[in-house]
Amino acid sequence: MSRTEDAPGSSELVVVANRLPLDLDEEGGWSRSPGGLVTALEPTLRARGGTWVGWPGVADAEPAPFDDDGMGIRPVPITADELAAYYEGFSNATLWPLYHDVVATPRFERSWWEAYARVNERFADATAEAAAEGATVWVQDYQLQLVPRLLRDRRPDLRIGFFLHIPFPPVELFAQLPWRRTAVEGLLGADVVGFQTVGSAENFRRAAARLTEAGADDAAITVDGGAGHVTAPDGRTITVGAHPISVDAGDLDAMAREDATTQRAKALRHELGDPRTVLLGVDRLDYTKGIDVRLRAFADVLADGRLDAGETVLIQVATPSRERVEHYAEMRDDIELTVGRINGEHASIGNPVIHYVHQPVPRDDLVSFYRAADVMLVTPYRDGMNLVAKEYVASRTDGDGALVLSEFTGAADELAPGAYLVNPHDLGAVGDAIVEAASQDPDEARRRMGLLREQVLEHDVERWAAGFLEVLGVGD
Ligand code: ADQ
Repeated sequence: MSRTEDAPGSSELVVVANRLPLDLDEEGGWSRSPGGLVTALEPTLRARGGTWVGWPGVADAEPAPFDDDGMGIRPVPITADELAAYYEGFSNATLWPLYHDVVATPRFERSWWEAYARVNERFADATAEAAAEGATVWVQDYQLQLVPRLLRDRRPDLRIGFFLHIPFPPVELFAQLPWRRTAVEGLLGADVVGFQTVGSAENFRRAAARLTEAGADDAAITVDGGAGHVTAPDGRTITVGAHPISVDAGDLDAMAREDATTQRAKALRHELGDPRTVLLGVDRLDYTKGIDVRLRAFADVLADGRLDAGETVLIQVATPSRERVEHYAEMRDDIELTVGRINGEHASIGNPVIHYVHQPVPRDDLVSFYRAADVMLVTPYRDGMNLVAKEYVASRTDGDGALVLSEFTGAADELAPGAYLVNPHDLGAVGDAIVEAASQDPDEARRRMGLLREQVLEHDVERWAAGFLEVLGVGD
């Protein structure tokens, strides 16, 4: 495409993500899908007359672009076949397990890769049309890893950033990917590539030096601005940094303080039979989240009498997720079997020890759950960040509660001082941490939660977005 034939679009700032911040329904109406990313980016986009490029959430739909209160919405259509190959296939059955330390075996299918490349081209085309001359573009996540390169080919005038929400694995694992070189070169099309942790950023810098013609420095990468640099064969310098994402901490704190939330939290504990200890897990139902680990560790401490089944209740909320991907259906069966077995062994009639909810929960209810829980269990085998850990902390307005946190989450890098850190592969250690957290004395609870809240309330999602955009050259 030549710049003289095609006039550039009008947006100075473009966010590109697999999903739009609005969901199309089957009748053609739109509803909001408010995640942390949307909350953090919408105000900035509106202030700059920016555009969001993404899939509207319904296969084969081709809605026209429109203006949503000062923010451009530019839908990218995806067919049902492409969704199966690009999204369920390459994104979620190849990259997702590969990037999460191969906790499930990734599948490598050429046809999925081809669909992934084709859909990435379509996102790059839509973005190239939306962006004004010299505009800034921020591409999100593993579904769109080729977009930075494809976009630079179309629009060398743009400033391009990319943020990976999931881990970037060690090159020894990443190298399994048959299309590894193109995948890394895709990201090297950006000016700034951001990761959740220092470890992921370092892994990427090494992969770039090892698998492509690029050169890499050995500057210290830090969460407070220390960046690494990769020099592409075309001479451009790519900044590689760690930008841990966070939650809308102030909003959660305010919601947690509302009377209605306090009342709901009390009512919930009452409905559970006013147990001494309420434990909570909240996850997308995903094999990386270690739901099985915490269930088994919980069963062990009930079995050996360290926690009393008559006084302890575990609520596990698991949002249905990616149900058409093979590993997910199997895992759901396993987890539901385990819940049934533990209740069969330890519950009495009318008093389950585990309450299992396989549904999305409205946000205000979720905050009441966080307020009601004495101990939050976050035990992934591997997780880019884990927002649930931070949401729990932001909701603990009483200043107590306890967080059992896997050391393999990005969140552990920031929350280690106040959390009960565990290795999720060490079932005994997870059991010990659950018992310790459930029986901590009030002073220790306050000390630890104080440290956690200081970190999370200060480092919220707005600060994350502003920090990344600043490196990209977008000031306030
Ligand atoms: P996810 O893997 O989806 O995100 P996470 O960070 O925990 O994981 O975010 C899940 C979100 O869904 C949270 O906001 C949580 O409140 C919400 N949620 C979970 N279960 C729910 C339920 N039953 N009902 C309603 N809401 C529910 C990916 C990466 C993470 C990274 C984020 C953001 O895998 O590591 O933290 O992106 O970058």
